[in-house]
Amino acid sequence: MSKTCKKAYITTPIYYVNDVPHIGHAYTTIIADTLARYSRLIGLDTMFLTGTDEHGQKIEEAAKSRGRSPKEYADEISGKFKGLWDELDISYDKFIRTTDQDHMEGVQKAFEVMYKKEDIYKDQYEGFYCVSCETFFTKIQLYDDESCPDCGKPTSVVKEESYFFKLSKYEKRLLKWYEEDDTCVLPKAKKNEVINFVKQGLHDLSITRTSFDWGVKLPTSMNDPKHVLYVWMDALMNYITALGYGKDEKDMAYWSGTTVHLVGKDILRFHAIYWPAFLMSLELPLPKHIGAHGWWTRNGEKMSKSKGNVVNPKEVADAYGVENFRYFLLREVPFGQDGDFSQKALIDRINSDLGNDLGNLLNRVIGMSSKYNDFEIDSIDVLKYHQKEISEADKILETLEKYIFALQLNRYLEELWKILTIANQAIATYEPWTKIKEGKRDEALALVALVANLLAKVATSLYPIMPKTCQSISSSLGFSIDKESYNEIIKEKSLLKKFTIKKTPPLFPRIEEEVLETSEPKNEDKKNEGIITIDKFFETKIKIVTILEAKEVPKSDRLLKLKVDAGESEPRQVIAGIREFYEAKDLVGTQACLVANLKPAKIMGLLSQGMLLAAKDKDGLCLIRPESKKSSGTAVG
Ligand code: ME8
Repeated sequence: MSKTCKKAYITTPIYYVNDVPHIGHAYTTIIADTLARYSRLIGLDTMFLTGTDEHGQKIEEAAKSRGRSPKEYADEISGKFKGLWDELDISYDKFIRTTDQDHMEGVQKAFEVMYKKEDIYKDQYEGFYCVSCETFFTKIQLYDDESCPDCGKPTSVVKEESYFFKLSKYEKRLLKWYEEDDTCVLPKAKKNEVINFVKQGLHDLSITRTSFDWGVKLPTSMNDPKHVLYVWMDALMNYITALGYGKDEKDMAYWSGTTVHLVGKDILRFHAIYWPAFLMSLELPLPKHIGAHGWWTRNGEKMSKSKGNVVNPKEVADAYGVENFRYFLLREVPFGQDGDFSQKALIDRINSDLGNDLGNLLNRVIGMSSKYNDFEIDSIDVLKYHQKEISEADKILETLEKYIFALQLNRYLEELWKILTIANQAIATYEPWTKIKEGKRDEALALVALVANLLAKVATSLYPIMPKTCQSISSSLGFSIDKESYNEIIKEKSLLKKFTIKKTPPLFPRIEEEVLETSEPKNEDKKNEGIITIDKFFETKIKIVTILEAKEVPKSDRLLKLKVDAGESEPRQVIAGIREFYEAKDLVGTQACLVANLKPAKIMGLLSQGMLLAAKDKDGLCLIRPESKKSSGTAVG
């Protein structure tokens, strides 16, 4: 997000109303809330959107199984999402529901624009559909028993008339976008997965269904009433219909600002491929960042209703405190990686980071200021005695914005905590109590003022993550956190002149034991055991390589030292245990498959930069090779 941008538009996915909210929903929404609060704090005109995705076969079936109408059911669950966001102090500006009349009209308008542009045509769809993922698949994408490669549930055969969007037409433009805009998809590893997917070739996308009813109808101008729009087309359009697309477009100005879509990694493909292609067709600007976060597990296990181990965010927030929970979620895992929720990890963070590091420091400022100067602190001598500490802290603060906008919130917090370390170390080094005894009162007071100033800077920067806690800290120090104070003490690096300290009860009382009852895993879902998602598979990068050189490794009967061309700037060295099965000279010029993102290892003192894929049975071993020659470096997958 560039600093010069006046407007920021932050979005969460709109959540399906087939079930109540869980920790995954809370996680995305808390990240988005942090970004929105930060954007407001630094003075951007910010619009923060969330909402619910209420159409489609999945919702229709969920409502039916409960004997309710889809709308009635959607009303109830949508209300639960709103309720949770209130509990978690989510500062959204707009809550969109795909059953809103304005949204539906906006989607129809978009369909018309794309149709007039001849980006939509009518044909016959034949393939498979997973209702749970609301995704189309071809047979080769499915497991042998025709279950869904993403969730493992059964798919159904779909054979119906359908309108198609010419996704293939946008393949090149998408690749160009990924190439030219370095941070359009974050983190980089996820972006590479998207690129690899697109490079395999895009098929046109079926965007209407005729076998059920619960969706947005085609515009009346199409005169084709049996079709409803594919739920993902309907849902993705929410990002512009919420700004009035096709109706009152004054809020569309946010779309031309800095748009950040936050999503889970499982729905990145829809956001980073389909959505920008739709936007290209609509001739609208593309989002600035699409950030894909990882998945939460519980005590190392995938969460599922059948296991009874789904983390209920409201329960956790009630038991441990909303803002402690917010802090934990953002601090615990690097953005993009999977994270594990356990009460132990949460308690450790609360007691250690929040209690020992942050809360204690405030208590010390309160204690020292009361003892030495009747709760009054003046910054007059801070720079005289503590220029070094102030400069170090300001240097850290300068780097913070970069982490927020790269969505590296855990790094942001890590850096911020270094300022707390500077403050704690300063107390240990300068021992204000000794200075008082030695009659150096001005030095002792300068130290207290240093710590109060550092704490003020930390509280202001931590505000987007823990707003109420930081307001408590700031009111105890005698200042308030807002755009102006952010500008003064963070941007302009000023010190607060005076503080009048107020006593405040401990912010993070120590937690001694787990508060929530843990539900033991029930009913293991045997079918999904050992099953991985496509994203998991793509974490392994396999490439076609050409063997340039092969030599025996001295003193080894097993190993060959290979030099392989993996399509990179330099060849790689690979140590392979295949000597019993291959003559070195026969390998030169042949091709094989290399696991290219394995951590390099030393084998008999020799560096091995990857592993060749091979299969071994009682008759021996063979390398896995492409059927016909492929360029070195070609991705396998
Ligand atoms: O996908 N950990 O909605 P949704 C982290 N309606 N995130 C998780 C998670 C977990 N264990 N489980 C789910 C949809 N999520 C669509 C979006 S947007 C135009 C339409 C995340 O309710 C998941 O990654 O199924 C996704 O980002 C979000 O929850 C919403 O999922």
